Amino acid sequence: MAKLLLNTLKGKPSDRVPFWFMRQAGRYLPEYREVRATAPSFMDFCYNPDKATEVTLQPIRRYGMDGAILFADILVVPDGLGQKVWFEKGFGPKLTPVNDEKSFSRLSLGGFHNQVGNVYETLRRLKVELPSEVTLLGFAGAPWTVATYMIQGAGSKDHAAARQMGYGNPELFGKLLDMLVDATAEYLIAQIDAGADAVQIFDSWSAAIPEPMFEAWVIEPTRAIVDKIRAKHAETPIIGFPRLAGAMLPTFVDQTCVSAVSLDTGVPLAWARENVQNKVCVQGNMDPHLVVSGGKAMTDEALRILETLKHGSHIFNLGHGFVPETPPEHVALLAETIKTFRR
Ligand code: 1CP
Repeated sequence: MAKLLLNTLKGKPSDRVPFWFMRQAGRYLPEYREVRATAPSFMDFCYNPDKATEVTLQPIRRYGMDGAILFADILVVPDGLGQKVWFEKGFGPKLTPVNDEKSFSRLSLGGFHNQVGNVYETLRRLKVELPSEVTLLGFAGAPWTVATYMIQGAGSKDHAAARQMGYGNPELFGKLLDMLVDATAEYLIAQIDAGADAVQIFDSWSAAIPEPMFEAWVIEPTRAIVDKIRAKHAETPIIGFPRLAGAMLPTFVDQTCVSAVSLDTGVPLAWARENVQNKVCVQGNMDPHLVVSGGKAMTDEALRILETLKHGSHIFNLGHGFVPETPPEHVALLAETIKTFRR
């Protein structure tokens, strides 16, 4: 059977709008929590092909999304480069910070594929196990977003450590971004070799960056990754997600040459239609918190999004990932609403 999501990414029109949801595998699903409880740590979970394959398939079985996103995390890349990464319960990710020449010199691409190889194995299994009409999505974090964790040594609100290194030590910061470009491109190419039909690059923290830095820290590294992927896999669609990039979105699309762009919840849709969807396929952009409350407010909003974007290329998604308190039955109603809509 034809893959509706992949066809949409390649520009083919359709009556039904394909959909998937960011964080569709996750703590809101009881069957996910069950598997999660059997893994000794979150990183072990990401590197366990049995468990990662299972939780990738869980939401597809329940809701029949058109896309399945590989279960892993953006912090697999620093781990593959030799940085220590772990998740603390109730806190989130922790890393030994890379904040000077000495800590940077410990990173290397040498052992990368060996360290992250089980992720490719997960994709090979998914390729076999997924229904043929479901598009398999690989992903990675964008260099800027991954660097915010690597430099800070944790998640952070304003990404102070990364910004301050970018301004104060541009040489070291540039070397780190260059290494992330190389690692991320190799990682995504290997994901495509292993069976990913398309890939998404998450730049979750690309908000409120001054224009020249947005070009240097967000656009240029993403463009370099796109070029490297296209040199090997010219036909594989690449979805960009410069979250909260606001008025920089059209520039991002023009200069990175991504095949599609994911819109965060705050992007006005009439503006997106005129300035972004006229260039590429758009994905988005329902508020994940509206799926927590559910009901008619949720289905009305889904229909508004579908109606507003129906004359161009659109993949229904959230503006950011599901939150753990999302009731699974609200997701079922949302999926039904999208599946029964016709342009
Ligand atoms: O308790 C748990 O099970 C951990 C929660 C969790 C999950 C389900 C984390 C920790 N990562 C993931 C999986 C994950 N992460 C996926 C695959 C599943 C899917 O989408 O269905 C993907 C694509 C990601 C990507 C990811 N990880 C991003 C980019 C997307 C986004 O949400 O903006 C980011 C920023 C991360 C870092 C991360 N991983 C986990 C946490 C708690 C965090 C965020 C920490 C912070 O707020 O800074």
